[in-house]
Amino acid sequence: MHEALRIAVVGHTNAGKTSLLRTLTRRVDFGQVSDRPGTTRHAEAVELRLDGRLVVRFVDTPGLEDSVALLQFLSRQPGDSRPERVRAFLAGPEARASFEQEAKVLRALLDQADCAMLVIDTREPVLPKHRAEIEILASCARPILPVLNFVRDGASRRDDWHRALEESNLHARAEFDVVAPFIGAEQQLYTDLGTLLPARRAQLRAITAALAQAERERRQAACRLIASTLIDVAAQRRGLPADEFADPRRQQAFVRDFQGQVGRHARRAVDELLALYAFRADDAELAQLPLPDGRWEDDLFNPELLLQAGKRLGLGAMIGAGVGAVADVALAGLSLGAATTLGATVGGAVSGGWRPLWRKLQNRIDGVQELTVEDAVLGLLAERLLRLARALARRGHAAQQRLRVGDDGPGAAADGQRLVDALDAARGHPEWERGSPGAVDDADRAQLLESLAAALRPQLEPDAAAPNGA
Ligand SMILES: Nc1nc2c(ncn2[C@@H]2O[C@H](COP(=O)(O)OP(=O)(O)OP(=O)(O)O)[C@@H](O)[C@H]2O)c(=O)[nH]1
Ligand SMILES: [Mg+2]
Repeated sequence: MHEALRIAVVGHTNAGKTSLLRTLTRRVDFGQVSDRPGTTRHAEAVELRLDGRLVVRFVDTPGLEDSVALLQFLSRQPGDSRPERVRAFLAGPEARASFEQEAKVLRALLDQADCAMLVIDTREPVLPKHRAEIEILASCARPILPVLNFVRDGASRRDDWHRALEESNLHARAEFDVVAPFIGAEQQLYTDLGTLLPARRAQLRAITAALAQAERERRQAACRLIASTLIDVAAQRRGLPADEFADPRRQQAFVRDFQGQVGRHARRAVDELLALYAFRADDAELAQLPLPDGRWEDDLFNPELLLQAGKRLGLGAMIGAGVGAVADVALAGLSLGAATTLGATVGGAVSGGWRPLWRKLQNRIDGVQELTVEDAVLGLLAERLLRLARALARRGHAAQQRLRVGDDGPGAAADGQRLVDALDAARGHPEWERGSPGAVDDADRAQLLESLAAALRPQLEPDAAAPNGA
């Protein structure tokens, strides 16, 4: 195996060099990214490790600024070849004075890189300064892969740039949106590099394969953690003596606690998904909140959203709506183990699949009111976590905007009823709720988790429907 590939990332100031590196290394905290020109002031290395092995060592560089003047200056340097003239410039006093920034870039390219990725803001018109930049970089005699950025922007002059690069003899080119890379674009980038570095082709293929593998593993881990959370919530069950439950204040507090616990399971899943895809804890906010400051997980019991989710997911009778209509709004989304408060109306609203369990509960627990979550809550939760995972898989690590994931649009957990049926097994196992008193992670839970995770897999495949706004 070759040594790690060394790639210098170069280009005009503000073209998105540091952003590209954040995305390629999945490091939201690498360097400084800002709209101001001249943000990166020094060459800085950042590593890409796959499976713990160092595979690429990137060098981020400052933006090139005064390229027209530098090109003239270089032409007056002594030396028989262009690289020699670059070396002569780097050894001279100007490399520490007026061309200090540029010198850092050229040094990185000559001394620390096997090749360069030239990041281009395609919204800019092709100007003499850009042509001068390309010429200067080409003087270092390193293969250059232009990476056309901002190609999805309405103002992109992509075609002009393709033409200009063609004229500069840069025939291999890549397009990459560092904020919202499409799945596979990263692999394509390394494949494109292979055309410039034939001796490294096997190495680049290994990187591509390792990236694809890492992507698959993340998807698998995402399905497992969503499945585990759904089991937690389906298993969640809390009881209160009937006489206390009859006290409206106690009842309200009990219900609020119960909902709060569901919210904590949901938040944990969000945090785990963010960590899995290497985003910051506050990177995701899930949209469609009725309250401006409300958190997404507080909202899982919103009767209107439950009603919509039930319809969308094709769940049987809409229990949430039935309960919401009869009892206190706070009870929407909750199933009451016994029906003293809600009476026969709930029985009427409860779907067939629910009736036996409900009765069993009634028989088993005497004088205790038990709460478990409603099917629609599970459906809504599954849907939102899947949307979030899909959106995170498509998000670049340079994105500055908070991620918003809505409840509408395509890409729902298609067969809600099947999911809910599969989770039925967990309803009889309150000990499967992680973090609850007496929690056990037994073989049956593990088995359910695996089969659920496998059922969720197709939803996260790269060609699964994209969620809105992600
Ligand atoms: N929408 C969008 N914004 C981008 C993209 N790439 C970079 N940006 C934004 O462009 C600005 C400049 O990005 P940087 O990564 O700091 O650019 P740079 O080339 O490292 O800039 P210097 O370090 O100043 O040379 C930031 O505000 C980024 O958020 C992109 O593909 N799409
Ligand atoms: Mg930068």
